[in-house]
Amino acid sequence: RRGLATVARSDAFANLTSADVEAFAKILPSPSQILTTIAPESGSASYQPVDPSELDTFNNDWMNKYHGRSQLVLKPKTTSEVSEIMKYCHAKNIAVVPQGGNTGLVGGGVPVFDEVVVQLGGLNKIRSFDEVAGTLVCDAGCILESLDNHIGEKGYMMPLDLGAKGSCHIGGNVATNAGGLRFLRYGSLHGTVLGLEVVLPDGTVMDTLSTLRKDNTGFDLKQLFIGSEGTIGLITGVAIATPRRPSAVNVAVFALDSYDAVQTVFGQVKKHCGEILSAFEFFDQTSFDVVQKHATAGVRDPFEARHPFYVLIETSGSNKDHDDEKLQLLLEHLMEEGMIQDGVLAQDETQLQGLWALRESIPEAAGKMGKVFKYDLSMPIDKMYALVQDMRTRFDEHGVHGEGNDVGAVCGYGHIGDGNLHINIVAKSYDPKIESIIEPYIYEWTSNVKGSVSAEHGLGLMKATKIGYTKTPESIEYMKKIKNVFDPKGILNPYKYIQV
Ligand code: FAD
Ligand code: 2HG
Ligand code: ZN
Repeated sequence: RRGLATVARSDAFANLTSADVEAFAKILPSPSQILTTIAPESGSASYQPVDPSELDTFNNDWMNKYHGRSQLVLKPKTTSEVSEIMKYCHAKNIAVVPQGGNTGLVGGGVPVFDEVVVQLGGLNKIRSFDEVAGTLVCDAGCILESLDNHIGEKGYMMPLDLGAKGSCHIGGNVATNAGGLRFLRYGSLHGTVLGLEVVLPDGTVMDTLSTLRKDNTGFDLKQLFIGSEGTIGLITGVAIATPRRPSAVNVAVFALDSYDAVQTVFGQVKKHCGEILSAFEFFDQTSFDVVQKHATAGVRDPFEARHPFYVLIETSGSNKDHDDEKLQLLLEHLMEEGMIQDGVLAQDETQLQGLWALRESIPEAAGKMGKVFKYDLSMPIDKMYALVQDMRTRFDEHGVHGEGNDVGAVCGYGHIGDGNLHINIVAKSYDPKIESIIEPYIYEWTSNVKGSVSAEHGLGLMKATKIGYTKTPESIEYMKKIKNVFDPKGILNPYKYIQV
């Protein structure tokens, strides 16, 4: 089992029986809310088992890298159903994995062994939207894109956006403290989330679902759940501040000949367009090539030649003519100064989407090319690309690098404006030998430049034992104490995050 050589199923957790499933069938009114492979006792008619393949989507992650073998998926539709489930699991020592849209990239949302999956997609109602303040209150299982469309009709938008928006849940976003493509402008969910409703491991409902912007009465407990990756509570409701939807959005992609130029252009863009800048992303030629070869049809190369680096700039403002002019002047200035080799500005919505697709399709295209070892790192911007190059050199030295070889591509890209590098190493398989060339080297490298081994995807199963590369022993000790306060039995998302 990947990454789990030293982890065994804990005997502290109960083995599920048909009596447990019978108990859940009393909590959840519809038979469609229970998927189980556990056969009922003969004569019992309260539930029907399903074919094991029906649990596949819940047991396997988006990358098909992490595989659990849960026998039971529960699909509650209300907070009180979640609470009743947890009361029962707590009393019986049943281990539980909260699952949202299952788009997580660190194996946090799938079971490791036979934990019960509590899938929150049935909690999908918008509770309220305040059109003056822009505050949205909704169930945690709402899909991010649906929320964005809903409030878009009222002139607002969600403060976060990611490639997985069509499947991920707002609850999953909060649980992972997802960053994404709008972080540069609208900041972290630690700032935009105003309140949460959370079911604790013993079934207690903790209601901090306030819509107040300012509230300095005591510890801000909701912050503990933002980024807690389902280890101390199941998020059932979210209150979030949403910004006005900008009336003018412009996108440009520039081609550059060096990573130094990427940094220089970032400085120039902030200088000339800082007040309207909403995204500054970069990707290297390898990422670009992978997209051109493997992405779903429709991703077109807008340039005449290939270039070592590309940056995507998005501006969001309220005056199209003003923003158009600014970007055009910026493009001319950068070309004249020789800071960029080429550049395109989107002329309409289709072109805008096409340019974004060059960047957003990288994870999907890499996944089509092969099995992807993903690293999601924070570090000083000037250090970032040296790591990508060092990784390539390492694979070269081991004689495994190059098209058709074990490691077909090493892609460097990311949210450069946030100091967040993504490295996608595309291999033929999730071969432990390849992993041993990457790790712990990549974590040590990151730690040496005082970076973080997870900028935005979280720790999950992949990095449950890697937190020490970024956090001090004292911090880890207090995190474990916090886990113990909420979940002394350790039933919520065991084996992940910080191993207690
Ligand atoms: P899941 O994958 O189901 O779960 C993720 C974790 O949260 C698990 O530990 C799970 O136990 C927990 N969890 C889920 N729901 C709840 C809940 N209601 N209560 C408590 N715990 C819960 N991430 C970024 O930060 N930035 C990006 O730009 C980005 N882009 C992505 C692009 C693609 C194509 C993909 C596949 C993923 C991307 N991600 C990105 C990863 C990101 O973590 C997820 O997409 C998203 O935030 C997870 O939401 P989810 O509902 O799918 O959660
Ligand atoms: C992105 O920025 C996501 O596209 C996914 O965070 C990154 O797949 C990855 O490694
Ligand atoms: Zn990202």
